[in-house]
Amino acid sequence: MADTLTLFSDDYWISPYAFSAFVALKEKGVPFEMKTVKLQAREHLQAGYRDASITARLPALRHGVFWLAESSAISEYLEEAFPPPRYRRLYPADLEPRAQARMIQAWVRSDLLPLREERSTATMFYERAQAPLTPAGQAAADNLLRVSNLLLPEGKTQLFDTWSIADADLSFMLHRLILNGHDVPARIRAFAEAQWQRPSIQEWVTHARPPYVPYH
Ligand SMILES: N[C@@H](CCC(=O)N[C@@H](CS)C(=O)NCC(=O)O)C(=O)O
Repeated sequence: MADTLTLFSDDYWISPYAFSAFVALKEKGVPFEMKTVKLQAREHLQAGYRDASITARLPALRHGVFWLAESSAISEYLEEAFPPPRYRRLYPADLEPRAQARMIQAWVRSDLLPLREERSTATMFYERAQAPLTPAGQAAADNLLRVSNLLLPEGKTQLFDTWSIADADLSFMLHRLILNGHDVPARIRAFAEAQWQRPSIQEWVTHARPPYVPYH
């Protein structure tokens, strides 16, 4: 079927999950349309999007008549729907690094909550954070750096032999610290900043954004 792809994303372009799905689509090189949904206006809870997306969260991917939410499910789906070698791979080919890439994706989505709150993505793309990290935020930042140090191969700016979507996700998390002026060891900073320059990532980072009105 001539299935078109549509990614439903937040209108401020600050969702780390929409970021990941966007980068995955760009890396696959498949044409897709972006549709933004205003969280602040609770558009995601209106019956049309809510029921089509199933979870009523962002991002969601529409492929033809098929809908899928949850960003890591989206990148895994894209890998299978547009498989390598015809399309660029999003996950390492070998079992163990592929499992670790999935581990990193799950971890950055489920852990580090104080850091995600105190260095929200709005502080990456709009106003920088003003308050210092709380002890809980600092502990999360320390843990992020400890895990990054363990995972990153010496002298490399990539987690595995081939680029993976986990590189983008981990770099995004580290940029909560980097963009807010926190000390990040040179080796880890070099990784995060090299990833940040990737064209698929820069397309997201430099995309036009409307003025930010705080919500939650
Ligand atoms: N685990 C989900 C998280 C998605 C998520 O939390 N999305 C936020 C926007 S960044 C959202 O939809 N918030 C509105 C809500 O939960 O009602 C994923 O990876 O896609």
